[in-house]
Amino acid sequence: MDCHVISIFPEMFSAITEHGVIGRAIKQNVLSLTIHNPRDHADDKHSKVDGRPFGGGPGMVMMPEPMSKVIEAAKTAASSDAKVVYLSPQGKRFDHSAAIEFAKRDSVVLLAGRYEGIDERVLESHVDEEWSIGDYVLSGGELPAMVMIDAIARLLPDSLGNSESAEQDSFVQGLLDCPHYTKPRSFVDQFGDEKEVPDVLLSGDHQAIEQWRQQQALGRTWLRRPELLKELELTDEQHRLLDEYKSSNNLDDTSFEQ
Ligand code: 9D3
Repeated sequence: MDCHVISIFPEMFSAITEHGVIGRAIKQNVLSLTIHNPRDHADDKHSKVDGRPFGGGPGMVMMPEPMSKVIEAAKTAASSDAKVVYLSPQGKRFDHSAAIEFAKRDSVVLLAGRYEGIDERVLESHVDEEWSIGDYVLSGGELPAMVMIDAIARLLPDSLGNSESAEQDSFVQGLLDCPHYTKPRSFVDQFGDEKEVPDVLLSGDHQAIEQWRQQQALGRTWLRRPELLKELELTDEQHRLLDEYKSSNNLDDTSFEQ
């Protein structure tokens, strides 16, 4: 995937290019990431890209000339059919199914705004789609762009050390994840309580382990995110596992009791 990001803070993106999944995807040539800086397209000696809002009010607005120039430069650098995607609080909510759809694209131009936003005329002329990462106020589109790139990169073929991980992920089934445990088998917590790993995980019975994990995923989704379950058509086996979970008193998960 050929990903082009437009941002006046290109240094921020070293946070993702130099570590983990995205760094690996770039090294493996599964992902290419190019940052385009609107300041390089400003026409004054101070590289000014913001102006005071017409009509008054607080804050600044990103100016049309450098923004339209940098968008055209990014589109030329990307393949011609790349969509221009504006990150904004007014956009459609980005979720796992959106990440799957983005991962199928050959190229994309992500437009990260700062200040109060970008002059509306540029958005009307250049932007194909508008996406948000959630209902909270951030100070710019850079973190949302990085969030989206991370979610997309881990779905690209071979970008994971282990290609099975993406398929086993929480949300792939539409469910929350099951609990995980590692050494030691018995762990003394800060209250002096001995906490054991569930017996089934030590049983060596792979079918029983898979069933337990499935049941935990279903039960936790029912307790914590019941609206996700409404989106799913559960199998008879999943119904049985969830009913069994509901009828077994889960005394240590009462904070999520409904
Ligand atoms: C305080 C400014 N707000 C006035 C009501 C408007 C506003 C402008 C710019 C709010 C946020 C931003 C910067 N945010 C983004 O560019 C952004 C974002 C977000 O803030 N939340 C969730 N997803 C996204 S995608 C881009």
